[in-house]
Amino acid sequence: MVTTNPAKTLDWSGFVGRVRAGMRADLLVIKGSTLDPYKALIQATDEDVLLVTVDGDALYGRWDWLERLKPRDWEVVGCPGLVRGLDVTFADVPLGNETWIEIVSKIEQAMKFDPWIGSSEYPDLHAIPLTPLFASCDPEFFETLNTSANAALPFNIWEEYYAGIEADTDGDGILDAADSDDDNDGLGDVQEGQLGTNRLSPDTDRDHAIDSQDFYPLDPTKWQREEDLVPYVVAGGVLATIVAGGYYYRRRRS
Ligand SMILES: [Ca+2]
Ligand SMILES: [Ca+2]
Ligand SMILES: [Ca+2]
Ligand SMILES: [Ca+2]
Repeated sequence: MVTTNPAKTLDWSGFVGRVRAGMRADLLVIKGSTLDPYKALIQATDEDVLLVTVDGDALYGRWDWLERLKPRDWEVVGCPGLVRGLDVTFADVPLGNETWIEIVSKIEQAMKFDPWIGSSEYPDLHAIPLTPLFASCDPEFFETLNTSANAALPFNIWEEYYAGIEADTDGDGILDAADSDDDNDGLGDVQEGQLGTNRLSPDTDRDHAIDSQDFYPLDPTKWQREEDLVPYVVAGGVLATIVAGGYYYRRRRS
C-alpha cells in the first residue's frame, strides 16, 4: 500500500509496489498495526524492522527467519538490545565472499589517522570513528539531529521514538525481561552463562553455526565434532558397497 503509488509514479508498477506473483519481491516487514501501515512505517525504529528481501532474497532481518530461509548464509549484526541477521555475501560478484565484519574492519582501518603524518603537525586532525550501523546505538546521530540548525526539528526524536523502547533483542515479541532465551538460539540465558557463550548473540564465535548447534561455540574454526563426520562417510561407504553388491548379484542372476 505504501509503495504502490510511488511505483506508479516511477512507472515501475510492473516490477515493484505490490505483493504479487511475478513481481520482484522487494519486501520490508516491520512490526506495527495493519490498521495504519503508513504510521507503522514512518514511526518504525531499528527494532521494528523484521525482514528485508531484495528480489526475493532475504538479506536482513530476524536471524531465526534468515536461518530458516538460508541456513548458515548470514551473519550476526547488532548493538545492545538488538540482534539481527545480515547477508552481504554474493558469490557471483568480485569480492562477493567478503563478510560484513571483514568489510567493516577494512573501512575502520582506512579511516584511521595515519600516525606517520604526525599528530603534532596537525593537532586538529583526528581519526574518524565509523558510525554505528543502527541509529538506536548512535548517540551522535540524535545529538546532531537535535542540535543542528539545518534539522531544526520541533521535537526530540530520541525522546519521542526511542527512549521508551524496552529491549527485545531477538525481535520475537517477548521482551528480554520476560524472555528466558534472549537471543532465541535454543540455549537458555542461564545455560549460556554457564557455557560462557553470549546470551545476546545467537552465534558467539561468528562461525555461522548458531550456539545451540555449535559443539565448539567459543571456537570459530570448527562447529562439528569429528565423530559426527566419520559415521556419515562410513555410512556412505556401506551404502555404496550395498548398492554395488546388489548390482553384482543381479548381474550374476541374469
Ligand atoms: Ca525476545
Ligand atoms: Ca540463548
Ligand atoms: Ca547465544
Ligand atoms: Ca564454533
